[in-house]
Amino acid sequence: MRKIIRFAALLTALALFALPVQAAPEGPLEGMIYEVFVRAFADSDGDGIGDLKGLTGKLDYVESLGAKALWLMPVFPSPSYHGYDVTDYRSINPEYGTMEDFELLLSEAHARGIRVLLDLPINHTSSQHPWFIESQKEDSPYRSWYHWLKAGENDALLGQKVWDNKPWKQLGDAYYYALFWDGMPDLNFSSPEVVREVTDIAKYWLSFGVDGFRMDAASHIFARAEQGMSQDVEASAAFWQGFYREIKAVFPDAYLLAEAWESLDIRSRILTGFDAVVNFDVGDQLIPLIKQGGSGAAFTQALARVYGAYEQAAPGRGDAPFLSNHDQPRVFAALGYSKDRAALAARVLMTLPGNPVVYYGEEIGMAGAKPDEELRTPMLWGEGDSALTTWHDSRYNKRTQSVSLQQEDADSLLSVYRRMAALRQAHPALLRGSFAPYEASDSALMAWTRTAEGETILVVHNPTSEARAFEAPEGALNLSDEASAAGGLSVPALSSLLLRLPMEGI
Ligand SMILES: [Ca+2]
Repeated sequence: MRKIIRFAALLTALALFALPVQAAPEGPLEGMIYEVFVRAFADSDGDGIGDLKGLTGKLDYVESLGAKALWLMPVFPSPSYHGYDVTDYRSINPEYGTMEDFELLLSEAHARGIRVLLDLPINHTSSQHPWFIESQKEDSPYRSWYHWLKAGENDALLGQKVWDNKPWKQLGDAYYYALFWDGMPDLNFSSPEVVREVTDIAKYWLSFGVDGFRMDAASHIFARAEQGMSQDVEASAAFWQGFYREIKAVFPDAYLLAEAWESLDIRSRILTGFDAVVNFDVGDQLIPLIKQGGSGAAFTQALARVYGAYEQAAPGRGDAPFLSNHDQPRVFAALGYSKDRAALAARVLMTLPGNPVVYYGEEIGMAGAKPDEELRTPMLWGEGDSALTTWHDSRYNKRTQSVSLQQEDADSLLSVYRRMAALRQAHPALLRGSFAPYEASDSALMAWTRTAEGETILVVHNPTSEARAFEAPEGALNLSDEASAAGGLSVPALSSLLLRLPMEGI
């Protein structure tokens, strides 16, 4: 009897171990991406540090936002709190949980139609990564995995500065290249072994059930370090094109998203190796426009230029607009703590082409300014919620309304985000439609159309603090409670109109 029980227990254990991760939704990713800092999001075991089980416990909330993907800031072992300096790319940070916890997160997310994207920072490793430690020996096979120069080999180069810093860091009688910080030495992508290893790491996680990656510092992969340059855009783009081909051949639905905090021409080149590049222009241009005023028509034209450049450089690829991310002052603070302004910014974001990225807490108006820790503070679930993390005490969120206070309030910022994400998902024109500027008689207004599958939606936003006249086309139907009366001749201050236009020829 005991033997049978033991055998049954063994079978159960084997079955659990072999339980496949529930499959992700099929086809290309279309919808909102929710960026989460796991350490700050939700705690499951009372140690105050956010973890994967805590996040899994909040997936109903993520689903209620209308998110179709999670972007997890790095979840790998790392000596830092933020995790962008990785010491092992094939396991989970023990503070965040285990591989089993990660498997459960994937399954539970997929069951809700939510994909999981991992932040994979491979431009550099931690200086404590075993590869780097090994590479410090001159005769090690890992020597070529990084950029090393010996003292006296090229003193002019060693003294050069990039961004007011010397990227060549001294260690003993040699120097290594670390663009961002001496704790993050850059990998050498001229080494075929490095290219192989990084590609294998991506395939390892995709095989595990992960749905794609956000790639950090994508334009810096090749730096022309020997010439003292921070990036070689053409060589970096060529690397990503090869990476993209190799990944898509096996995982055609994998979503590859690049960070390139760069000018439009550089971003357009990097896009050739990705599905989308996060669009820093949107927040950079929208925040001052809403806060200080300006031309909505100029904003619209600037967007059209971006989409035009992308379409020329990389036809068919997408965009990923956002308001602010983990490296920037939070948009609510940047907009002067105004709910009406933040709601307008959200409506603009949700009516643009591409997959909009929402940084956790943005939807409840969390605030924060540099240093970085203050941009990444605990998610405010509400008093007494055991998932609250305590990893960093926020200076800026003493009066921010929590999720529990906002979720029953139809006028809350959270409710605006939920309604706009749902509206976007319900209309192919908003979800995947083309973009064309629309000429409004008042150039203070932002106005554009989105068209797909026989539907055209005219989007009008008023970023100013007074009502503006707008002549709605005949037959236009008001789509949203967020908007003022349809057919109206005026758009109230900080308000939006979403109008479905009659089909041509009818
Ligand atoms: Ca924890």
